[in-house]
Amino acid sequence: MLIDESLKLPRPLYVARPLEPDRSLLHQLIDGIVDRAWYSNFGELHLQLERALGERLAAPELLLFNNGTQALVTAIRAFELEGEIITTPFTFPATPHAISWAGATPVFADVEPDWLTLDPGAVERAITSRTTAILAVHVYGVPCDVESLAALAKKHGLRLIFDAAHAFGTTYLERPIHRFGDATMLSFHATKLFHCGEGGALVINEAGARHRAKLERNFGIIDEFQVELEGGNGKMSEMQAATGLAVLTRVDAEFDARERVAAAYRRALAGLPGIRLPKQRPRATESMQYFPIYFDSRTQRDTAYDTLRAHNIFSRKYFYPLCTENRAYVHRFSSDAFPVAKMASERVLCLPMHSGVDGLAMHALTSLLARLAGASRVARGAHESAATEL
Ligand code: T4K
Repeated sequence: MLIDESLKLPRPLYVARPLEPDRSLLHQLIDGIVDRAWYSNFGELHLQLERALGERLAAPELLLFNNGTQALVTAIRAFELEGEIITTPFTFPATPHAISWAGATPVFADVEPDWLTLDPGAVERAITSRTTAILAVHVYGVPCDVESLAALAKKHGLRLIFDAAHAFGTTYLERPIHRFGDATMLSFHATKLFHCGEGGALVINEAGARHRAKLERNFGIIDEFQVELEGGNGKMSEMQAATGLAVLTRVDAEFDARERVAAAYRRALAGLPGIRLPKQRPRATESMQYFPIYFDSRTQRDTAYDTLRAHNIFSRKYFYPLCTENRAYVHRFSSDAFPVAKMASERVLCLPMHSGVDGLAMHALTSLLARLAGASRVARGAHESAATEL
C-alpha cells in the first residue's frame, strides 16, 4: 500500500465534523433551561427554534422532532399508510427501517445513473396493488426527479414522501425542496450541516395529516384527559433545541467554508484518471453536506479508502453496502435487481466535507488520490494551488 509519512495528518480527519455551536450563546440558553426547570415537551427553546427554522427555510408548517428517523416514521403514520412503500436501496438504513417501524413493507427500486436518486421508470415497474406510497431520498442533496415521481404518484393514487436528510436549505426550480410531494423529512444529526446533536423535522403540507403528525409526535395526546391515537415520542428536548439555536447562527459561515473546500476538491481532482466528480441536477442549489467521488472500479475505491485511512483521513463508503445487502433485507431482495445502485455503492467514496479540511489536509488527500491515479505530475500543480487557497 502507498504510505507516505510526510502526508500523514497529525490528527484524524473524519468525513464529518459537527459545526461547533456559539459557546457563550449555548451556555446562556442552557442556564435558561435550568432556571426555568423546563427540559422538554415543547418548551420555550423548542418553539424558538421551530419558528427560526420555519422562517429560514420558508416552511412555517415545519415540526421539530428528536431525530430524522422518527420524523419519517411519523410522516408514514400520519398518512395512515399500510402495504408497500417503494424506496431506494442507495440510502442510509434509516430510510427503509422507518417504513418497517411505521408498519408498512419496504420495496426497493433502482436509481438513475446520473443522479443516484430513485428512477421513476423502476418505481413504476415496482408498483403493485399493495403499493401505497413512494419514499424518495434526495441523496447527497441532489433533488430527485420530483416532477416524474409526482406524476407517477398522482397516476397511481400514491403518497409521495421525501427524505431530505442531506438537503437542508436546498432549492430546486427556485422552490424550497420541501415544497414537493406530500411530506419532507430533514435530519439535524451532528454530522449534518445544521444540527442539534440529534434532531430532525417534518414538513407536511396537508392540514389533516399535519394534525395527526403533531399527535403522533406526543403519544397521541390531545390534552390531559384525551389520547386520540397510539402515537410515539418524537419530541425534541430543550437541550437539543439550545444546540440548534447556537449552531444556527454559524451555518452560513460554515456553508461558505464548505463551498471553498468543494471548489478546492474540484480544482485538485478534475481530470484525474479513474475518478468522476459529483454533479448537481440543473436548477438545484447545493447543500454542502457530502462530497462523493466515483472511481472506475471497486478495487480503486477500496484502495483509496484504505490509503487515506493509513494517512489519518477517514472517508466513508456511503452507501455501501446497499440496504438490500444488509442482513435485515438480504433474504427478501436480490441486489442484482438494482444494478445502478449496486455499481454506485461499490465505487463511491465520500470525502471529508467541512471547514476542518484545511490546506494541509487538502494537500495530503489530493496528493494521495493523484498518486493512486498515477497522475502525480499532472495533478501536482492543481492540488498544490487548491491547498494553498484554503
Ligand atoms: N435518511 C438518510 C438519507 C440519512 O443519511 C440519515 C442519517 C437518516 C435518514 C436518519 O436521520 P437521523 O435519524 O440520524 O436524524 C451518520 C449519522 O449518524 C446519520 O445521521 C447519517 N444519516 C449517516 C449518513 O451518517 P454513521 O453511522 O456513519 O455515523 P458515525 O458515528 O460513523 O459518524 C460519521 C463520522 O462523523 C465519524 O467518522 C466521526 C464524525 N462524528 C460523528 C459524530 C456523531 C463526529 O466527528 N462527531 C460526532 O458527534 O451515521
